[in-house]
Amino acid sequence: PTIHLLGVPVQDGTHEKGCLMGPDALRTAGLRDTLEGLGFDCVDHGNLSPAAIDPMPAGKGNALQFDAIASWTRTLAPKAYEMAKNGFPLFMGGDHSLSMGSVAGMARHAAEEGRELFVLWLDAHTDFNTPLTSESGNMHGMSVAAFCGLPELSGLYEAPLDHPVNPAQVHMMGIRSIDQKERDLLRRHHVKINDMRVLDEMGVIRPLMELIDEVKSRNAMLHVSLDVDFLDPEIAPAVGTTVPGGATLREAHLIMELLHESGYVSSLDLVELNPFLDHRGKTAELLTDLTASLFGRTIFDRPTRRPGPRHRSV
Ligand code: DIR
Ligand code: MN
Ligand code: MN
Ligand code: MN
Repeated sequence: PTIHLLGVPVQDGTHEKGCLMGPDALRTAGLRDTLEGLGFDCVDHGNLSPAAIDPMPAGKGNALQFDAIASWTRTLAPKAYEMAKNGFPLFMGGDHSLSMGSVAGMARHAAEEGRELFVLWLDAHTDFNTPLTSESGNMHGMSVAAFCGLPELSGLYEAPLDHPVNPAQVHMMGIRSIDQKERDLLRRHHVKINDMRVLDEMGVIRPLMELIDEVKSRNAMLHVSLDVDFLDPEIAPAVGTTVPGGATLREAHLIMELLHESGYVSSLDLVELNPFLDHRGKTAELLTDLTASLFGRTIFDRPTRRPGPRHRSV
């Protein structure tokens, strides 16, 4: 398919300034050339700018910059939906509030195709706060709650979501930081959480294949949302909210390669890159390399695969 790159330089969802440079850092790191080198047609749609909204939504609780994030979300969701009709949307962030729009747009697209949308959330954080539970007020910590249709965040969207994502179909990996009240919400909504302990004990393959098998058996689509802080800060320092003990370089590549082999990934967010905090572009380059793995780059030939038990639909 054609890959549609879209810059979404939102940074109002976080306290640390600099995410607005994320899309250009990814361009500078050669994301487009890399994908073209793998044989894909690419279109760069440039950077989105948010439309003003009127009237402003009510019920913001302690959320910071609610109106600004509503403007971004209401502009991005329809754009994501349109891009998905013509190929593979790749959203270059911008902070993680971007996913409120990208995932909502993808969910609408999937529903129109008669398919469900699953989400793989690669992050140190679960981003399942609402304006009532958030300790920081930062909206990048509320994205999943928003696209899952929690009513406290419905004002972000033009109209109530016709196709909220089922929280049980959001699979998270790399988790190592959850707020107190957020924890209860996650339990109540049955979000599928693989915390770092799960990865320590069984590695990435088993939890990931569980997700891929489920996606295949339901012929669903899979949106991947990659927050830079999923990765260990040693290899990916360019993010405002580093948490020690993240995924390694090889774990991250293995995830991307397995996702490629699944053939079910429909769309990708690359978010929270803050080039102001980077060391000579190393995080932007790492994200580019991981994206290359997602689109089929391998170190050497892979043996021809036969559907084994792990790949069979249940
Ligand atoms: C925290 C941090 N849970 C919050 N979230 C972050 O502010 O809601 N997400 N940093 O990426
Ligand atoms: Mn996040
Ligand atoms: Mn995070
Ligand atoms: Mn974040």
